[in-house]
Amino acid sequence: MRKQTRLILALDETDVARAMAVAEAAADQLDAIKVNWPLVLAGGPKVITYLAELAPVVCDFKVADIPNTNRLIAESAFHHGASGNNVHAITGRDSVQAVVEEAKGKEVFVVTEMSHPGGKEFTAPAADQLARVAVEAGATGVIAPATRPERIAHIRSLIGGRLILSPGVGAQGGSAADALRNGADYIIVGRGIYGDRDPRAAAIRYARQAREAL
Ligand code: NUP
Repeated sequence: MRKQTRLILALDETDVARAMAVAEAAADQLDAIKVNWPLVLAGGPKVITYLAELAPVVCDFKVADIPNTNRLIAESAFHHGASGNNVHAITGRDSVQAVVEEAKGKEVFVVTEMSHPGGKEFTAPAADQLARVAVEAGATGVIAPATRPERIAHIRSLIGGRLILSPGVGAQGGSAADALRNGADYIIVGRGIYGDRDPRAAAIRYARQAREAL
């Protein structure tokens, strides 16, 4: 993944033509594009291949299964052009390890505390353990919540120099500056960009906020 604008687009737009138009318009403002089930179910895995020509693609399928199933999902995502995969660690370190091994040097990010209100219920109490699994399994980094920047700082203290990708900026109420100043390497923005009437202008705005925060 590039480290220039610190901005990752969460492309959950399910109108596939519009999704592609948003990605093309915003691409030069992005360090990566994150895809999730909504777009991949709408457009098929070929959207990964197409988007990978514009920017590195992280598949946010949050795989959470036995090691063999995790490995098969990751293999397919990488085969279609993904440069990274997001995984849950709640299934145990062998499940994360399977994706790290399949990645063969590509990127793997482990979900820690989630950004939505329900993230406090189960993921917050387990966040330290989830972060430790990320480190011990050799993941590239973790996902941590821009909605609770103090938790980003805490998770940073557990994972050393590994990367932190932080969703929750914009529509969920988090601020780009707070996330980055508390230790995030990248902010992830979805509706704040693709939901804007002018997605390119919105991407420029978020990239500027990131630049000014650093
Ligand atoms: O804790 C998380 N919170 C979160 O919002 C982990 C995630 N992977 N995400 C994803 O980030 C979520 O699935 C969506 O794709 C994106 C945030 O989108 P938005 O709230 O900016 O529209």
